[in-house]
Amino acid sequence: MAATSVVVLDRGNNTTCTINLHGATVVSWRVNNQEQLFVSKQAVFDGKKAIRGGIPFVFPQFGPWNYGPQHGFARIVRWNLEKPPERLASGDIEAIFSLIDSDFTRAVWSYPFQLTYRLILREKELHSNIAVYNPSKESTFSFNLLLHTYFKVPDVRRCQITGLQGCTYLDKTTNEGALYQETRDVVTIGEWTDRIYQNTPHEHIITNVVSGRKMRIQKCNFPDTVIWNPWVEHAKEMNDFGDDEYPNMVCVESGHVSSPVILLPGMGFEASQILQVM
Ligand code: TA6
Repeated sequence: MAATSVVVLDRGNNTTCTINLHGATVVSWRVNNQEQLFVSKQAVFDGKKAIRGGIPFVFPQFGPWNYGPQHGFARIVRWNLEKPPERLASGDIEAIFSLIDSDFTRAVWSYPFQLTYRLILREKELHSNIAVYNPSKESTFSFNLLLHTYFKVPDVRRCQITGLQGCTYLDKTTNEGALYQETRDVVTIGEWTDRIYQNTPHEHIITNVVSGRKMRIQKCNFPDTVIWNPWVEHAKEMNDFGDDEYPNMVCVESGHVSSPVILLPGMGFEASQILQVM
């Protein structure tokens, strides 16, 4: 019988977090039985393709890559459950996932690496703590890292995203890849949106998420924030995404993508994100 691919953190009060070992993808985060994350009804769970929704783990590459699949390999390989879910003294639930290099990863990216991904489920918060370690004694490697979070929303056209005013962003909807400056105090989504905001503040608030609540995102060592909604045309282009699903999601992604992290032999890098339902 195949080993289980799904790990559930259950804090009680219908507050749970479900992780698929394929990509260590968080596929559900329920707070008092309210799902906070979007997963497409057409998502594929074949253990090969990235899961369309939840929180895909993007490493070592964000975006197109000459060596392998877009957004790197971490989200399409099976991770290990390093430490099964455990209730901490605080009442929170913690689990740890890990990934190290393999024949598959070395075939596209020749470096040894160790990834540790610690998830802590609090009453109304989901903490993600990531450590990247370079075990080599002689080689340095560089990488991108990003949590590709799909938030579930009743209607993306009613959402406002704070914390981006004045930031420089790369607009991927214009193929010249020019840089612009955000002038709005809150960003709204009313068309195809695909932007890499650079050197953003540590905190964003998304309004009008599930149950009309707000979602607070706090990030550490993730200097960039990617905002994405495929809108009508690009929704149709994805066969693992319903044509009518784009109003019900917005990606607000904490990442280190505008410049690579450079990791010397024996060195480590840590980044974290806290999602909080307000
Ligand atoms: O994070 C935004 C983005 O880079 C978009 O350009 C779009 O490609 C999205 O990721 C989804 O990428 P995927 O490879 O999961 O289809």
